[in-house]
Amino acid sequence: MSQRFTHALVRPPGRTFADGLTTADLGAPDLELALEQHAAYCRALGACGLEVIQLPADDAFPDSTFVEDTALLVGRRALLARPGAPSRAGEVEAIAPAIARWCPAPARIDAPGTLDGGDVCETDRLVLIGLSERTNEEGARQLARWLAEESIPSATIDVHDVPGILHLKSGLSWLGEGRLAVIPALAGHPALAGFGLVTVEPEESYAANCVRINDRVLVARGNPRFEAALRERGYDPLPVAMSEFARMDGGLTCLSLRRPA
Ligand code: CIR
Repeated sequence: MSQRFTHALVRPPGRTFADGLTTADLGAPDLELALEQHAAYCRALGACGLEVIQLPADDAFPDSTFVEDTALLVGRRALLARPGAPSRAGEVEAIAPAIARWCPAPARIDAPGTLDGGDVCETDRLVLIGLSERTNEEGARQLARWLAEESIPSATIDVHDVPGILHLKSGLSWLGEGRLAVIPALAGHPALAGFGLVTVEPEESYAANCVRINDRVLVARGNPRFEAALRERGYDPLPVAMSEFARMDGGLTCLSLRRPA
């Protein structure tokens, strides 16, 4: 499990983007600005050294720009997820051909399991799996079994009662060098014992969703204290504007599926 990646799959938001699921009280997204922010996100991935593969926008699925939720790429293996929101179920078949270029026979989460990729956080020692409104116990069990086939340990973190987060990775992200960025509400969880924690300030909680890619860390623009905390620890943060995706409960990790080196 590394933080080195070679490729990223992305899908720009479609014309139906504003019809997607959201709990945020931030108003409707502006599609033109969302497309600009998506293009800037892709440039940032390129600046991290990734080859960016753009899939066509898919108006049939308003949330389809959040590709991370549909699949997992771990080493040379792939797992097709089974999103917990019924409106997102069809996104998995839509991403499958793109995954097949790297892994022709991916595993799958089967019913009654549900799993969103946003609930899966790889680290250097284990995979953290969120139990959420989207990922159920059965989905987490199937994922843990799949990881165990490669001797990769995992632990679950129940986020149902953690206010303000949709997925585990809305509240925690892997930074590399043994560290996680984390919101205060998750910092005391026993599964995080032994990690270095960079706790985000409550008013910068959105920053907990960040992405370590090769030598950089993508961070949501507008979180200066978190950026400073990263710099102090020797990281090289790359801020990316995310306002229009935040309106739809999305963060930096969900906009791409990253292929490990
Ligand atoms: C949803 O509710 O499914 C989308 N509007 C947002 C998904 C964000 N995905 C992620 O954090 N991995």
